[in-house]
Amino acid sequence: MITKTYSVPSISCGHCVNTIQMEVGEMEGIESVTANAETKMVDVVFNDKTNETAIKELMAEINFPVAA
Ligand SMILES: [Cu+2]
Repeated sequence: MITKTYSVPSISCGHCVNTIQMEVGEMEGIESVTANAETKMVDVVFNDKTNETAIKELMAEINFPVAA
């Protein structure tokens, strides 16, 4: 398993947190997703059924792009 922490500046409230956790949490290969509205960071734990590129693509699709 791999753990990554991403900076997502567009997180502004609890709804954003819920959206990210729900949408990313539904991806194959995702073990857990924890978003934080105060730090605007997202911790993702995933296995080899997905990868960082796929996770970042989904985040961009749902309007929460990962900061470069
Ligand atoms: Cu929000």
